[in-house]
Amino acid sequence: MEKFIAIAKHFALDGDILDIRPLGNGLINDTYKVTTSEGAPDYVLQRINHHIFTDVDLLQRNIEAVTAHIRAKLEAAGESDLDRKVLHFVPVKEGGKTWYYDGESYWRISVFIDRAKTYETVDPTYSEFAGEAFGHFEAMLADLPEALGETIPDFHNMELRLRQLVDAVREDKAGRLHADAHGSGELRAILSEIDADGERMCRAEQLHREGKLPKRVCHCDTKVNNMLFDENGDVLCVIDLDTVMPSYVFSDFGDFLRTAANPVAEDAPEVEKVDFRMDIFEAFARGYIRGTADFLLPVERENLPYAACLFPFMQAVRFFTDYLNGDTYYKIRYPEHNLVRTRNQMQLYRSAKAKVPQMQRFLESL
Ligand code: GN1
Ligand code: MG
Repeated sequence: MEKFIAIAKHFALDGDILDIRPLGNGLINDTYKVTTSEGAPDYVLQRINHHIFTDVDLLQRNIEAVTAHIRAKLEAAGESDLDRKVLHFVPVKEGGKTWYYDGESYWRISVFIDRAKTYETVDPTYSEFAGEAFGHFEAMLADLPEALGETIPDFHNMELRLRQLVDAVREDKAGRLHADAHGSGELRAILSEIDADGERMCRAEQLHREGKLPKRVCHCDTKVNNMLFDENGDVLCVIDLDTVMPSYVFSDFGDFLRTAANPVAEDAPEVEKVDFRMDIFEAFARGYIRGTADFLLPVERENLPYAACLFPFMQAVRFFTDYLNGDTYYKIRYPEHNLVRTRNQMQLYRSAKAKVPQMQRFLESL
């Protein structure tokens, strides 16, 4: 704790620090809550994973541009409660940047949003609010004057994710494929299932190359637990802005449903409980179509069912790649964790794929 206090003291915080302890369950950064004395806000301290976000200055400049733009829009719209509707990053005392390097790690601090709740699952009502909120988030950023950099280049590029899997298979760094050849053959079976649908899942890149599909500023990590709700169940704001960058709208639509339409967590081992819930899809789509009415193109709208399949598929490929590489990217709690996640996401993909005609009919009915 002394170490964390010393780091926090480099930032221009109000109040005295009383306590610092771990917060949340992100898979990439380390997050802590900073409790301060009465009358001052609490804060969130994060160690930025700079192996993944290699350009921390670019990362924070993106986030500052996005939060300032949203804040100005909310202010112009006469919004009250601004401090709970958009994140606010605190500058360091010297130099004014919103990050601090201690010679080993990069750190940042934002104001803790009070009386807010996150959920790991949502019902259809909340799903519709979330759809509208993420659509609205994209709409607010549609006229962002400065161009954002890609904090992780080609982050949601399915072609790249498949190439990374091919490399992982070739290298078999952890020897897991080798062991599988003498074992159950499960890993081979997963690979051939991915191979069978891989090309079809790269439709976004194909459409983009043909000049039919634009990139827009998207959130790119719209997991259900990255949205804050207030005590009445109304959406406050979206958090975890590290991956806000130019992408296809499929990113935000697909990643939310990947987590929200699945009745169990992405790492639940009970594969038989995995399902793609149509009631959640319908509610989210209704909200999202409303929130994006001003800009969504027909090609984007028509491909929303594809997006709903793409994200479980891409996440399965990413978890599986990490499993073959020996678990170097995602935090794991036990050796087979990434394989369990892969099984879960593949099952979700199968379920979503079977429901594409239903999804299309629903969208046409709107
Ligand atoms: C990571 O850090 P977290 O848990 O918000 C990942 C997402 C994945 C997600 C899977 C930068 O997000 O892309 O969908 O894990 N973020 C990065 O749970 O890779
Ligand atoms: Mg997160």
